[in-house]
Amino acid sequence: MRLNASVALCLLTSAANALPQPQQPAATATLPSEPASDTAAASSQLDELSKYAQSLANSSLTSSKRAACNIANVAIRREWGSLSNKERKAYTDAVLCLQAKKARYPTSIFPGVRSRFDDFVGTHINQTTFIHYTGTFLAWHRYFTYEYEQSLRNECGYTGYQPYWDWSKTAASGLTKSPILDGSQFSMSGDGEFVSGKGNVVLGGNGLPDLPLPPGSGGGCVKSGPFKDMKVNLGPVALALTDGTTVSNGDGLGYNPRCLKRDLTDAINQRFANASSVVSLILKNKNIYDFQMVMQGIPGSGSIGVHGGGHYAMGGDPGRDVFTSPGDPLFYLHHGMIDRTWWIWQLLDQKERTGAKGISGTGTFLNTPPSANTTLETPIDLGLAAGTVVKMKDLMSTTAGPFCYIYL
Ligand SMILES: [Cu+2]
Repeated sequence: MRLNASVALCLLTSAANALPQPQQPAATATLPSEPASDTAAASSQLDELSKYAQSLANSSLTSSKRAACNIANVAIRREWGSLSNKERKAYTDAVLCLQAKKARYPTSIFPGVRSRFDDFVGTHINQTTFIHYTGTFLAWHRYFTYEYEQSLRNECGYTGYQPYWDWSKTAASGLTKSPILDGSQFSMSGDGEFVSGKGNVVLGGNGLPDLPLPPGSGGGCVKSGPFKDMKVNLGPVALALTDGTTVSNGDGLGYNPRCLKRDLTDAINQRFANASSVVSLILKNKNIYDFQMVMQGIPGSGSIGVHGGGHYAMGGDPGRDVFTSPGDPLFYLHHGMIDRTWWIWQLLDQKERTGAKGISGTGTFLNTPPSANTTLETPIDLGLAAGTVVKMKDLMSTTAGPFCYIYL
């Protein structure tokens, strides 16, 4: 087949970017306004919302190569299942590389840190109470995930971008039947070894009503796939167990090597992070306060939100420990989807939601103890793990600040 030059160029450009063409403003008219309760219908709504966000992001990007972020250089983050086996393997190889690389943190600061991968885990443990249920939650995790992606690329030769875990897909397929978690060599490893006689995990405490969550289909060490021999070195700090108790190893920064455990729990994925949960989160919450609270689960409401839904659907250790959760490499695919969900929501009202009105909250967990409001000027610091100290305003857009990426 022969192609003329302009067709060939056009094909090349579209293959490189795989971006939908900018749509006319009429696209808004077809956007769903009410979340469908039927998950198949909600799933197509999520597709529509995602395509709309892509078209807006695409039309806001210039084709001028002089702009720092333009159509030609924008990074595209993709869903795990849409990657080829080769791309999946390149990603997990890079994660294994980070786990084999020397830490930047000296053991005088984080005694248990043994690798570059652990630098990120230690940083998250250290800042946990200042980055969840705070004004910085979404932006902090956006930056954290971005810097992790950059480390994979710059320190481990990875040439792709951060993939994400679309929970709505695994809610429909079942976790162990999904390409992310089927335990094959091209997955993020799968379930843990089956442990019998497990009871519920019980969340709540601190005066809140108990929230029992069912155990999953594994519970023991991950037995196959790229991370079957992985060591979790840090934590736990507040690990919820399947006998209703919680266990900790002090501040979690000591050296405590153990296997990676998972307890994949379809019931949690399906209850808190199905397609309807995602679409409803995006469409029903019009301000950032509601959006981020519903996403994390309003304490005492009986919901753990899509954020908790993903974390507790992984289960295991460190999956069920808010502090140490980045110790499971799946964390970054989960937070890729958290970021994608925020990105879609932001693009529905870009001006408002990427500016000062797109921030709500303070610098402490549910403002306890009370602290100053988070603003566009609030600094975000990942310590020695990665990056420079940036401000909230640098993190509000994935294309207008130092970032240059979108989601497909
Ligand atoms: Cu976190």
